[in-house]
Amino acid sequence: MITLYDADRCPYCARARIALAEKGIEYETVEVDLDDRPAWIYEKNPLGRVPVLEEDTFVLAESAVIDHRGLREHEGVLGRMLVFRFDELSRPYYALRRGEDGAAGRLDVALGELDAVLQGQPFLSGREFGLADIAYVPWILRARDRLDVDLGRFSALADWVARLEERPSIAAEIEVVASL
Ligand SMILES: N[C@@H](CCC(=O)N[C@@H](CS)C(=O)NCC(=O)O)C(=O)O
Repeated sequence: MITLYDADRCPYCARARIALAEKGIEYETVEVDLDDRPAWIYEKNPLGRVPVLEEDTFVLAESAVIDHRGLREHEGVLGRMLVFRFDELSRPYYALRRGEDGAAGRLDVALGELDAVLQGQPFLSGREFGLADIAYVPWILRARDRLDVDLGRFSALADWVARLEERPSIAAEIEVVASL
């Protein structure tokens, strides 16, 4: 059996949840309290972070690596580059969460760049849904639903979210975000 050490509010864990759901892999969840992390999580991941995936004695950390279990084949080169450049979105996202001056404008720049990519292709990964979509969507959903970022200003990005929402894996994640 596969075990995911998980936290609902963690968007990196959301990546792993979505990837596992997309592949129809059954797993059990161990919820980790991020405000009071148990000491044993450092035995699974020396950095003490979630998500961690465990299968028998095999332990895997880092969401972008966990997501690779089977979805790689759809990835175009632009999608790979976007996964590498994820910090361009996460930096202003977390700055906005911290309430930093100018963060909303910087996040808009990052969203505009994703919008420009999506004007040329239906998914961040290319012609098909893939790793780059999984890498970004948890933060886009949280920006929309938790930080009140109006995605309607980015029409291709908004269309992409609407397309993704039809997937059961993403619909499930939207419910998680609503429950936070
Ligand atoms: N690079 C890691 C980041 C994971 C991460 O930062 N998880 C957060 C929760 S959202 C965490 O465990 N933070 C605890 C810490 O950084 O000490 C990944 O992609 O899996």
